[in-house]
Amino acid sequence: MRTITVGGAQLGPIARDESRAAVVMRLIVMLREARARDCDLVVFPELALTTFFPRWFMTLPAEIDAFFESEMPGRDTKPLFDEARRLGLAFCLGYAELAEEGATTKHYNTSILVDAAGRLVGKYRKIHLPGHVEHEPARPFQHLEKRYFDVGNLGFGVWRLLGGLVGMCICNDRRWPETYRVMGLQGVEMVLLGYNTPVHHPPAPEHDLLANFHNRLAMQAGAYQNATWVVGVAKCGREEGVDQIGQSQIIAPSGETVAMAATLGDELIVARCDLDLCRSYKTTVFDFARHRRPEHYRLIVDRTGPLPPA
Ligand code: CDV
Repeated sequence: MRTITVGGAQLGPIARDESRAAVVMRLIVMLREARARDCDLVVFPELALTTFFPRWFMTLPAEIDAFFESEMPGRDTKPLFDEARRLGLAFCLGYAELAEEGATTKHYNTSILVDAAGRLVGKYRKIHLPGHVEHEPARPFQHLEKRYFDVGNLGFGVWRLLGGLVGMCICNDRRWPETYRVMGLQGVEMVLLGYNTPVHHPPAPEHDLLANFHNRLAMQAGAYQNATWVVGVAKCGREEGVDQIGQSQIIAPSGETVAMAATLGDELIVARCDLDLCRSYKTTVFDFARHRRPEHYRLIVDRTGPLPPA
């Protein structure tokens, strides 16, 4: 049996003035608990090193760039890498990445996959950036991901880790079926993702009561329809006055949730994931080679033609 014991390291709020060193210490505490609970792999949330800074409108480059990492590991994050290696744990970490690309500096919302020897195995840069570019004073808080981040340029990759095929996506990506499908077409067996999801959605407050339901719905459907484990990990609780959902969860290829966080604070959820359970779906209902018919999807769209007049 091929198994990965995975820990979802949910984080409670991170204050704007909390230092990187203090946050990294919180992550290290969770690594140690993960070791004690026999984990092989630990998944941290989106932007796990800082508060969720896109909630503020900023114009000064230095103020914005202070939330970004120009090297990984850097001075403050090296202790995390060292401790993970000492404990023999692989991990997935979300952070804001400053990248020099030729003559330009790019800003990405990034996740990395690091193996138990401390080697960088994979990198993903968030593709579906929600929110807006300009200051919208009518909102109780901003969501300026489109202002602060460039669209990810690495696609949805899949990497070999711990005997399985592991992929990554970040927060809003989890709501889009193509995110999982692109990885599903590469045979993914475990999708790792972190999120920062405010309970209140200013453009459509009527969705607020459904925030937890939509979180579960998107990830459970993605898991089942692509025969993969999904590990979704929140940064949650009331952060700088904004409530964010929790319910970090580990979902089986059946679509069933097998572990879920019960708090809105730092909490490790653990599941022993049988990767061969993916095969039970990949070789039957979701045997893509036998049953998918992408060549017909376009014909059907063409035949449907334009929408009838209203
Ligand atoms: N960090 C995010 O991507 N958050 C979005 C919110 C803005 C809806 C999400 O999809 O959870």
